[in-house]
Amino acid sequence: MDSKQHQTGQMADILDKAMLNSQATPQLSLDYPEIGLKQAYQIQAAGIEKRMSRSEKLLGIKMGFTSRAKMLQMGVDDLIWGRLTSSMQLVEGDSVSMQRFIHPRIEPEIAFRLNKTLKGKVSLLEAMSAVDAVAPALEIIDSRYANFKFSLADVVADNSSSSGFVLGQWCSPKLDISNQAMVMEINGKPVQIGSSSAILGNPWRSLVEAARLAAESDICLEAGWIVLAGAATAAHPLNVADHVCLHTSSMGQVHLQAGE
Ligand code: OOG
Ligand code: MG
Repeated sequence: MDSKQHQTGQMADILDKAMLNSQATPQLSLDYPEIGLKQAYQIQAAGIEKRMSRSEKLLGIKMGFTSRAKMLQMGVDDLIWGRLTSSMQLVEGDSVSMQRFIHPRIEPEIAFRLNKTLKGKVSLLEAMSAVDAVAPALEIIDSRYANFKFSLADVVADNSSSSGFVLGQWCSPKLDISNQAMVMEINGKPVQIGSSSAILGNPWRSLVEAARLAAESDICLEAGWIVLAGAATAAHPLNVADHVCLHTSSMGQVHLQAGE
């Protein structure tokens, strides 16, 4: 193992421990400004391998910074992606313990379910024909970095802040998802109001980008996988006892209950 691989493993360890202990860690880029995007994705992959060695399963990927609102909120303006694993999938209706998180935030998203493989440069039509269902979704992001602050390489290494997600009812992919209202309420009060069109102009484009970006790491999007398109609005802090509901125009709703 060369020294860079060794360093990659060590950094994955730091982030994994931060997650397991629900304890924020300093940004990697402060001590290692030389980490580039390529190494950041390798750190992410090494972290996911650790999780899989603890019997988690890979369920798909999530896209990040696909809307202006998110880019502005976090001061980052490149698309990123992360991996979704089985321990991140939350069941609608269950109360989700906040103890496993550091400083969680919640975002309104759209999920795709693939029934065909997608790899590399695909057209919008190819992407659409690889999906057998779409659903409204909520993502919990929880940066492992202190104060939720990071560089692009930091956040990529940290699995793009992904920490949890819950899916609503699967709907037909024939439904027009290009301009769905996305109203996220916490305890009955709207906290974020937007449209799915904020996701790259049309959430289907996020799937095209997901296939392209994953291919840069030699990964294809596999049949059966879930792809989260990225938040349509800025994220909102999630606190103990919050009840979150995302209402859409015609895709239905999805709920999440935050517990102790
Ligand atoms: C990075 C993850 C961004 C999204 O939907 O845009 C993301 C972060 O904001 O911490 O999940
Ligand atoms: Mg997100």
